[in-house]
Amino acid sequence: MARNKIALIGAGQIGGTLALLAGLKELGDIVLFDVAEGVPEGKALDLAQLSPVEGFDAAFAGASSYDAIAGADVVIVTAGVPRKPGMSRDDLLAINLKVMEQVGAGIRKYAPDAFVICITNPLDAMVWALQRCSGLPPEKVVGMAGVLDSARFRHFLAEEFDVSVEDVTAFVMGGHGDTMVPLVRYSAVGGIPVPDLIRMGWTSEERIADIVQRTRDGGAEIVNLLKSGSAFYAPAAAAIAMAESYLRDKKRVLPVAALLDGEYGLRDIYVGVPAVIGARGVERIVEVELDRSERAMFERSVAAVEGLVEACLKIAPGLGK
Ligand code: A3D
Repeated sequence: MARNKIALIGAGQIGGTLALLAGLKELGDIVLFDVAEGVPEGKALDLAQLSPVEGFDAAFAGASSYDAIAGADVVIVTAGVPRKPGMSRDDLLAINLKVMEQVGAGIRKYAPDAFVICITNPLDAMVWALQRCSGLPPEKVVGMAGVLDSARFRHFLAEEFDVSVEDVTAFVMGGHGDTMVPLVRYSAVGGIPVPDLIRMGWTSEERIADIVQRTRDGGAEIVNLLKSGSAFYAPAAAAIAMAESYLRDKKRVLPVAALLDGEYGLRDIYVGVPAVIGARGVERIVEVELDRSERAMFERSVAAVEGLVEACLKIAPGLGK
């Protein structure tokens, strides 16, 4: 059986880490594409020289022309500009929207059968634009944010309870931004929901509220520490988990930005929801019951995403048409 082909559009901090992880997991042969001269080729060569040390087989290639991604099974998009300190994700909108138009056209022409994962910020608006510009079916175009946001939540909860991260499940819904919705009620340690752990005296409501806030600010905390650029290890790992679930038809239930078509009472909007990711892409969107306050947080988050999409349409009224 031929190896899968994974195309990484953007060979920056996340792109390079994606290539490393995809190689280590032997997910397929990897093409790094970037507009920065020499960077994709340099990283591809460096990674190819790592493969004998780590003992895996994968071909790495660097490219600056879209024909190199022809026939890709998975395309992961990080092309664009990352956030700098003091810059909101929304400030990135206008610059990265132009990039999505170019990338979408490249995918439409050369990789129309791929499963596409967008990471570029502001995430929910960029994945919406990328789906429109690529013309691929909505179930084959998703955004990565929820896996990362819930990993941050899981890490903080594991630290709080002094238990293995493996035994902490958590999930975060809504848009990827300051209005994301970490759902405490659906988060658990060894199957025990966090509200029960509060009742059992393992922690307090106040400490959980702080953890929820730290999760919401998780990206900014790292941006402020790094001073240039934003998080890249965990974002790359999160996207690789999604790619692996698709390529190996694992049918994992992961929070992803998916195009809604009536679920949660919404249509034509990308927002973070739990979904089954398998060989058909987004195979099913899970509609969880939200209580009144969770619903209110979700609606606020959706309104923020709608604002971004409107801003996109103002900049490019005929986007993808
Ligand atoms: P960075 O290291 O700057 O890499 C971006 C790469 O994109 C650079 O190498 C650029 O040369 C390249 N690029 C720019 N324009 C184009 C173009 N038109 N075509 C092809 N390549 C281009 O950034 P990064 O890897 O740290 O982050 C990439 C993106 O991910 C940014 O938009 C971040 O804001 C975003 N991000 C999202 C999350 C989420 O959770 C959603 C987390 C972290 C970062």
